[in-house]
Amino acid sequence: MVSQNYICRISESSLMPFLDLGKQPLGNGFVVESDFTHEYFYSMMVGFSPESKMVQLLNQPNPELMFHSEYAFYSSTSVTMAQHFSDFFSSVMNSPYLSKDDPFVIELGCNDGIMLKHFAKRGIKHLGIEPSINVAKVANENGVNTISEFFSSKLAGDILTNFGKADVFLAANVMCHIPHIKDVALAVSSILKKTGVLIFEDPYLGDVIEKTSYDQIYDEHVFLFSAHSVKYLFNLYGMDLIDVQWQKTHGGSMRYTISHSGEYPISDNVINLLEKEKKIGLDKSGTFDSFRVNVERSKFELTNLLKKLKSEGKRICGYGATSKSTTILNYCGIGKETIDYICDITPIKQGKFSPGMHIPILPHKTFIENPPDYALLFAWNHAEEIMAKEKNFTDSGGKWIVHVPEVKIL
Ligand code: DWN
Repeated sequence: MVSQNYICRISESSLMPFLDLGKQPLGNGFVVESDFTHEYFYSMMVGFSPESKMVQLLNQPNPELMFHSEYAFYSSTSVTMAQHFSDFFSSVMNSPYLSKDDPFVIELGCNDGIMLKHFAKRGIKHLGIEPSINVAKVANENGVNTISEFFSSKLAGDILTNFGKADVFLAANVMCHIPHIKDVALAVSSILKKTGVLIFEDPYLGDVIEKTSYDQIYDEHVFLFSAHSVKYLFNLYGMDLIDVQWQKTHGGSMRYTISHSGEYPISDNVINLLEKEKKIGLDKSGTFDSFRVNVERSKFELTNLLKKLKSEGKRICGYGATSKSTTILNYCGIGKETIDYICDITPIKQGKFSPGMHIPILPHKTFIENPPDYALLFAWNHAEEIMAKEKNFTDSGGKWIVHVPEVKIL
């Protein structure tokens, strides 16, 4: 690992690099053949700050390269996630945070409107902020009032002028994408009413470490949060972490509730999670060295298993052209000599090639009409939903390969 001095984006103190995942393309940078010669790559390394406890990428591509008019991920591709966001909506409606008179809800990174559409349907004043123009367009078509911009303290000023202060500021799988998160924290503190709250959720560092789900690390995920790092960040802006709730989405996520300091009591959930994080070492650099060893082992086991199956003449495909699969394929050096194709239900990904390794992305019907012997489940976080859908494949002898929490054939 290079000995350059990297600086924590939160505390501005030195970072300790602990993992080098090599040259990586954009996680959602699906390409056509004419792009092969000039594809974007960057060096994907991860570090830990002993000061802020934040795990973060050392380098991140420019946000405009990742979020644009052809962003490939649409949240509504999973029925389980649709249900999750309907439940999230209900929990906000039943919370003490929405004022009785004319409540105002903002969602940062509302994608295709999967959650905010429920507020819109009930006539609740709302605003979606979504920098990727194509998904923002779908949100607007879903009746969600959405602007397509990157959020900042400057934009917060314009929103304040035009809409006023918010009761609830939501973000799901978004905060961990934002390199200028300090400006966002400042902006959120300025836009929330005195009794207002920020509620956001993201893949949880504790689950990533426990399950060796290192594929949660890719260009878009500049941070992997814990209660320790989130508390540190928002304390800088006069805000408190008042509640945490674990979610089973994305292989284990954490929902954080933040308010202006002193407005609400700090729940036992927060105190208990901070204790637990100390016990499992999320505040210590040694933990991340052990994680690196586990990542290297996972790579070794996956590539060996695939090699063995190929030597037996088995046909293997990928299931779900996830952002996560970009990390796995490029770090493990798995290409089309091993995986015939990756099937995915997202039209914008189909007919293109996987970032970096250039495996064809084909529609789901290919999986039905031309099933492989083994399917490597890149969308392992949707295993329940996918297994139920693909019962015929399993019943007719098709096998699944997963790499989280360990490499195995199901
Ligand atoms: O944070 C992020 C998360 C929330 O979503 C983003 N940075 C980008 C994206 O990450 P991902 O691509 O790893 O997310 P998913 O939800 O694991 O992607 C699932 C993929 O699999 C989608 O392309 C849709 C596809 N899929 C499918 O082909 N058949 C999904 C299901 C459920 C299916 O049945």
